[in-house]
Amino acid sequence: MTGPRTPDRIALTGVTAYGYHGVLDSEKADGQEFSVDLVLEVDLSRAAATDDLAHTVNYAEVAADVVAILEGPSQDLIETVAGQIAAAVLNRPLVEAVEVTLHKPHAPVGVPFRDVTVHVRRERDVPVVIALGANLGADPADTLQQAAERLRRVPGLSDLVLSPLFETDPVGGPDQPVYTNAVVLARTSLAPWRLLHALHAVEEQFGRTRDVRWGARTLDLDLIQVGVPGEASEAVSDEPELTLPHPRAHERGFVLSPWHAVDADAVLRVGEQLLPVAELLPGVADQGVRRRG
Ligand code: PH2
Ligand code: MG
Ligand code: MG
Repeated sequence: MTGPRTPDRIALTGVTAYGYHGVLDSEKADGQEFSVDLVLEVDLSRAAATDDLAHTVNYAEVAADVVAILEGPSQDLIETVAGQIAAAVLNRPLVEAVEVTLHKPHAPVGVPFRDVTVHVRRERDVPVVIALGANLGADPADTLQQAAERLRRVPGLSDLVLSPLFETDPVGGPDQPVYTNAVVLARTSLAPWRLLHALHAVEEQFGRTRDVRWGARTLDLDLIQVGVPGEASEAVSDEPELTLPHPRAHERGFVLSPWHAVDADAVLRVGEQLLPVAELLPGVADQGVRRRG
């Protein structure tokens, strides 16, 4: 549902730099050579189709990240350095998982040896906010509950929490029935594009067709926010098909009210500002948003 079983990968091997990591004073004083092999799990299908560097991970930038950490502040353990490299690589927007092998071939081992390595694998794990809406079909509230169950089964989505349901007056579009809206909070290992495709697949399972913009729909799943606003994990994108954070979330009561109901401390980026959702609520108080039951 969310892509190939064997993920696409980019491998980069033998990135080498001089560093000062080690427990011994002599290692911190004299330094030695370190080298790194990386395997990045990245969905490469879009870049392969578009031939656009913006749709993949620039391995030259990744290599520069690695060298900066190898040459950076001295750590006692290569485990620490490998973990720092994994974290830096995972913060690149499209990387879903990374394997880091860190070599220290001149380590003071005391006997003849060829190489010593540590190997770590880390997966992306970032919070995500998804808005749900429905205003067609026999029972939109039931649709939202079932959609949340489907989302629970999407590989790469975990720790799902469904907000209370709200009945909301339609915003924009043609004359149409009232909506039922909710928000799902979750964590994800998926890059935003793959998450968006997974959401579209669930919409289609509920018979969603995409015709009238802002018109009535059996199920609408919108990506509102990915990552922690203001932190390295935050996804910010102005691509028309995937704008993050969602460009209208801050002015929509049908998003903000359920979100606040499930997370009173929620924060949303609005342009350059990071604003508590609680502070945005008064601005949408007149939009006809009623908590159900
Ligand atoms: N979704 C729209 C347009 N207008 N109005 C409400 N109340 N709830 C929605 O989910 C909604 C809307 C486009 O997705
Ligand atoms: Mg929508
Ligand atoms: Mg939508």
